[in-house]
Amino acid sequence: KRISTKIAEIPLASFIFNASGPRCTEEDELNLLGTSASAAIMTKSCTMEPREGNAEPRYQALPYGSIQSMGLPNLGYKAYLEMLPRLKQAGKPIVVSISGFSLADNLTMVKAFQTSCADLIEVNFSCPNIEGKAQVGYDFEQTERALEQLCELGSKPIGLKLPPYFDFSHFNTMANIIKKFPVSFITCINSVGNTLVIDPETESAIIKPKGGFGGLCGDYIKPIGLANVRAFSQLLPSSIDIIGVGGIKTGTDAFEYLLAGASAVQVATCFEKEGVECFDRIAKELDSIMAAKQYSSIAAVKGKLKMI
Ligand code: RRO
Repeated sequence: KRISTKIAEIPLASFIFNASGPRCTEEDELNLLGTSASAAIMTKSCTMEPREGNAEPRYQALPYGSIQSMGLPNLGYKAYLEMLPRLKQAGKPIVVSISGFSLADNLTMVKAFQTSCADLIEVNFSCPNIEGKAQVGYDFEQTERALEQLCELGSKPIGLKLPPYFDFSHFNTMANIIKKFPVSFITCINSVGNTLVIDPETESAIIKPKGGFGGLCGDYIKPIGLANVRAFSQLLPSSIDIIGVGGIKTGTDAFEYLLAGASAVQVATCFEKEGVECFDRIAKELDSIMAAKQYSSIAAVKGKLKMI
C-alpha cells in the first residue's frame, strides 16, 4: 500500500516494474513477469517485422552494470498484439514498447495498440544500437513532427522513452516540445548510447556489433538517470508522470529516484542479472526505508529532494 502508485491514472500495486529490454521478448518471459512482483508487464520494444537483432556477442555484464548492442530483437508487433489478451489474465497493467524505424511504422503500431488491451503505450525514441539510424530523441524537429501525429490516434495514454540528455538547453527544448502535446508520461533514461569498453588483455572490444560501441547500463548511469528525472520533473507540469530507469538495483536506488521526482521506476540490468526475484526484493527494501522514515505514501516523498 505504502508504495502503490499511478502512471497516467493507471494504478500500479508497487513503484517497481521491468524496463523494456531484458527478459521481456518471449511469451514465457512475459508470463513470468505476470506472476512476479513486477507492478506491470512491460514488453520488449517491437518493430513492424520480427527481428533476430545484432550479431553476438552483443551483451556483456560488467562489474557495475553492462554494455549491450542488442539491435532490437523482437517477435514483431503483431505477435505482441495477439498475445496481449492472454497476458492480461495476470491481472496487472500491460505497457507495450514500440520502436519503429520510421514515423510511418510508429503510426501503424500505435494505431494497432490503441485498440488493444494494453494499458499504456511507451514509444521508444532512443534506441542507440541500430546502425545508420539516429536516436529520434536527439533530433528535436523529428520528435515534434512525430508527436503531432502519434498523439492523435486514440485515447490510450502515450509515453516517450527518452535518451539521456547532458545539457540544460536540451532539457528545456525537449520539455517545451512535450508540453505542446498530450503526452501522459516520459521514461528517463534509455542506455547511455555508443560507449566503448575495451579488454586490455585481449586488446579487443568486448561486444561485436558496431565496432564495439554499445549502450552503457547499470550502476554507471544512475547519476545520469537521476539528473534527467530531476530536470524534467522541474520543467514539466505534475500531470505528466516520470518513470525513472538507470542503475536501480536496491530500495535505496528507487528511493533516490522518488526524491528526484519519479512516479515509478523500471529495472533493466539488475533484472537481467538477478531474474524476477529482484522486483519483490527491491519493493520490500523501498517499503522498509519508507517505514523507517515514517513516510506513508509515494506522494509524501515524490520530488521532495532537498538542496544544500
Ligand atoms: O535492442 C536494443 O539494442 C536496445 C534498444 Br531497442 C533500446 O531502446 N535501448 C538499448 O539500450 N538497446
